[in-house]
Amino acid sequence: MLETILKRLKQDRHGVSNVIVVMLSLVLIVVIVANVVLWSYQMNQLDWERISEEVKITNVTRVKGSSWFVAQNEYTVNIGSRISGTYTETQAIDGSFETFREELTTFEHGYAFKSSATLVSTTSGTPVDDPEAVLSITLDRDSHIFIIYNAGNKEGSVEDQGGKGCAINVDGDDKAFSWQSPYATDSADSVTVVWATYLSAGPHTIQGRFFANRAGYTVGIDTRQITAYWFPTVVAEYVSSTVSVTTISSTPVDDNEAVLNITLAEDSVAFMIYNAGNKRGSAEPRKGKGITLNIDDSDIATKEWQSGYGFQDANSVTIVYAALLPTGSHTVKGRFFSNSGQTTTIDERQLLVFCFPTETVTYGFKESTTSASTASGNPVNDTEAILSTTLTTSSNSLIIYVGGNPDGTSECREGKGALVNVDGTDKLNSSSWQSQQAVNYANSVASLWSEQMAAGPHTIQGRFFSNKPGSSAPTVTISHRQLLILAFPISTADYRLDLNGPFTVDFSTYSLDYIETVEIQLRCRANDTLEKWYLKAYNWTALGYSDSGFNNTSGHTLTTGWDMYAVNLTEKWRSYVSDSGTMYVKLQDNQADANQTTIDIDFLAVRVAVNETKFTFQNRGPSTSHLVSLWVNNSTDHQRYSINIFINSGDTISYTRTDVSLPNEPYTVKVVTERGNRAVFTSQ
Ligand SMILES: [Ca+2]
Ligand SMILES: [Ca+2]
Ligand SMILES: [Ca+2]
Repeated sequence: MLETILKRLKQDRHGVSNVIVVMLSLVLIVVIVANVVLWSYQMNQLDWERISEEVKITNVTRVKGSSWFVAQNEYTVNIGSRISGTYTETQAIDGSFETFREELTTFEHGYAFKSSATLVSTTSGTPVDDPEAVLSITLDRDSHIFIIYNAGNKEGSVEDQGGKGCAINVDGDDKAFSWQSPYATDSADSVTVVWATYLSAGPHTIQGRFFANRAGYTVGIDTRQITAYWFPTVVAEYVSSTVSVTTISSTPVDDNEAVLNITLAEDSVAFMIYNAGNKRGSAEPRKGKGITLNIDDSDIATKEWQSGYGFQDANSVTIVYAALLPTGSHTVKGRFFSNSGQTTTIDERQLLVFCFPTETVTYGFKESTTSASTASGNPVNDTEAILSTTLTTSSNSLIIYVGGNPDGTSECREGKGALVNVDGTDKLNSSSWQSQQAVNYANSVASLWSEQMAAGPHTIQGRFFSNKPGSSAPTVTISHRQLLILAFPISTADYRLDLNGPFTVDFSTYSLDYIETVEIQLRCRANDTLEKWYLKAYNWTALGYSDSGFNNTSGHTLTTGWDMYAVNLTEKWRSYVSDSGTMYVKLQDNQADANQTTIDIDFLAVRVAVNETKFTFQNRGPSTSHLVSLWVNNSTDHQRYSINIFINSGDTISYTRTDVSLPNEPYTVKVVTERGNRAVFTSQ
């Protein structure tokens, strides 16, 4: 029985424990399976993300520059003209273009000159025509003009002791006067008169006129020169005044009526004449007067002097000068003085200053205070009055020679004559003569010449002679003299083009350290291939256009097909771009030439040149990728760079680095993601 009970109990226990075991096992299995499933799920997610990540490097390139910055305004054409098109057509390389053409830049000037040795005389006390001194001119444009009339009689010719006056007449009006008197009746007596004004375009008649200082007494002209030079574009200042001034000073004092202020925008050759005198009857000592010029408060080195027939007789004197005057403001004054300390008078004077940009004129000037004397009646060299000049092109040339002696130097009563010699030939029609009150009194002579001179070397000489050779005291002296030549090129073939425009360079997105330079690129063609063309830029430091420091300063010969011409500004670019990014680019021709060139500009632009590397990354995976490092490797070089870039699923991004330079090919670029994936790009 007990056995049976125990058996049952045993059987029952077995049954219960089996149930418990099964149940516990089930719980365990559930727990384990759940954990395994969860773990497995978690592991699969990371794996899946890592495994499914797909980053590609689709491209690696070296980037040379920014986008192009093109003209936003019409170009300024400084020389030349715009023919067709607008600046917008220079913004893209597309075959649509803007056209410009060279223009003629010959320095505009005109001149007329007449000389004659035909004797004329008058007894008129008012001006009459010197029929040998008529210039009929036509001005193409309104112009500044100066006129010089120099007329005289030689020793022994007809001349009243009261002397003569001369006038310049323009279009029927007597404009300027000057007067002179000789040593004695029929002694040498020449008068210089000048005038400057602004004349309108069209025909004009210019005449030299003369008259007797004592009406009814005969005065004569053996030889005269009259010239006019006109210029539409020069800076010119001039004054003619009939306000009388006097002085007893023996040293120069200002003629307050002869003061000119000149402002020059560029360095210029300044040509000056001061002509001042008194008419018969005004206070004038027998020993006469002297004059000089004063420039910016300094008297020039030389003076000129004159004495007339006697006390209160007509007496005028002329002085000329030429010099380089720099850009800026200048003051030129006529100054005068008495040769004896007695009152001397100026009743009328003309002072003119004509300024020529230095490239527009060839000039020579000589002044000297070394004395030269001669007793010869034939012209001898004033050895201090010689100029050698070389003209690059044939030129209209004005030559003036003035030589004189002060009171107290050897000078025969009959005085001296002077003329101009050009290349060994005495220009007899340039002759002029002057005599003075008494032996060794002051006496100056002015000689004028003008002609077309050929290209090449030339020698200009001032020569002088005694009016009374063979007399007991024939010697004459030149103590001070001025000799000048102004030569204005004659050319019909000076075609030039010069244009510029502003460009705004946006360099703000670049670290200045990594900007290598700025480039200018031009796509252009020309209708001839005869000259070079230059790109320049405004240098903000030097305050002018320049190509100094450019990689190429030798220009480019355009062809008749489309040419690409580029320059870069090397590391000097910073001088050519303002802080705000403004840059002025200039295109200009090489030189004045005979062929009028037309150019078409398809494209003109600037850009910032950098040396940076551009990577293109693509995320083809289903989730965002984080790129953390970049490798650039070749056979000799391995460079790692930290990066921190997130790319959304499906995105492609460009990433540029100025500090990453690509090694020689072949190279490999590798990028590593935070998940440990990598992408590789192989060059070639
Ligand atoms: Ca040219
Ligand atoms: Ca040309
Ligand atoms: Ca274009």
